[in-house]
Amino acid sequence: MRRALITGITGQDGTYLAELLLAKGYEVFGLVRGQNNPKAAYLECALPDVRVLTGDLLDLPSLMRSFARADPDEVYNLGAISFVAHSWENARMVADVTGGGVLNMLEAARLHQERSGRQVRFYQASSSEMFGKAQAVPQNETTLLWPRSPYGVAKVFGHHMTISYRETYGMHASSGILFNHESPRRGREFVTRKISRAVARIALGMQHELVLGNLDAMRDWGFAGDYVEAMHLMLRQDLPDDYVIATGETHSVREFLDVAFAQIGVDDWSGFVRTSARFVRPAEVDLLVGDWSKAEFVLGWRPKVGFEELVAMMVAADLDAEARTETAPVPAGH
Ligand code: NDP
Ligand code: GDR
Repeated sequence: MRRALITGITGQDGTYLAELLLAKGYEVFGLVRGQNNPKAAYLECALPDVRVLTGDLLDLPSLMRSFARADPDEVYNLGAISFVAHSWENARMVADVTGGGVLNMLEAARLHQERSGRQVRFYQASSSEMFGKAQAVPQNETTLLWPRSPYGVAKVFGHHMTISYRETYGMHASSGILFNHESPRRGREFVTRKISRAVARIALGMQHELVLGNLDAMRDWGFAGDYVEAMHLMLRQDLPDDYVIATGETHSVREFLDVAFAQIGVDDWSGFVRTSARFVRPAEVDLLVGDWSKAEFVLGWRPKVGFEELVAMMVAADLDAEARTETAPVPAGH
């Protein structure tokens, strides 16, 4: 039985990946941080077969202990402070966790390999945010990295550190350069979920207004369930490498609003949506669209869920969830 260790298991991707690996017969260990982390209880209910380990990406001894306990064949480093907008106000913390945490994980993996004499295959959750002020359209594995946020800079550090450990120590370390991927499990602070939840609440009369930032930003949005399959495929290759994972289609926030409001029969959403400088970023990433041809050629991976299906899935899930919650007004912008 193969063993996998996942950091960030309480996040969107962590739960989908754990489900995938459990279904494939893996023994799955998940790193959960903090005393009394409320998400640990949720994890125990949702994924009772996951073996929970406590630790923090900032705490190398806790990571080394986790490697000793799990003795993993495969490690998926999904843990990060992942909300880009938050990263300007918390740049030091984001640099330490999202960037420095990768180094801690790589070092813990290397030391564990040395001690156990067994190979550890390592996956790093790199991001399209690294392309930032994109120097080519579409972006592929060789496009120049030009990050625009402290989060993007931290991800570039983690990305290059992963390549460095691969080249220096011969580690089986791969980076997935994943473009935005969403699902009903997406955090409420991200624009897709903020919209799908607001649309559901507007349909149910629980909310009357949605306040957003830049509606012209263009993103390549895919489905998280498809993307975790690519992570696993990368670690099943004989050789480690870096892969762009995307759909190859790009849409604006405005188009996301069109499709989301259409789910509740609203063609003109202008009366429900207003913009505020509060949600506009100090530096924006204007256009992301990924070229995933290498992943298709080498991994045999392709995205299954398209844009409209993804938006419809998210709105339907929020309609269902909100209908079951108590009616409570939310402040504009949330
Ligand atoms: P989430 O924000 O949903 O999850 C982040 C996870 O990291 C949570 O489990 C969180 O734990 C954990 N974490 C945060 N800080 C620490 C820490 N100090 N030590 C240990 N764990 C920590 O992210 P996603 O699931 O969406 O993304 C997974 C990874 O992929 C992230 O690294 C993200 O940056 C990257 N990525 C995501 C993309 C996307 O579109 N979703 C695209 C490209 C890359 P807790 O629950 O306790 O806060
Ligand atoms: P992103 O996702 O920054 O691409 O990072 P997010 O959904 O936060 O923003 C996407 C785009 O929407 C614009 N936008 C808003 N965004 C938010 N959150 N809230 C708003 O009100 C709003 N209005 C407009 C943003 O300006 C932006 O252009 C995600 C994260 O998952 C990262 O961890 C990951 O690395 C990248 O995707 C790829």
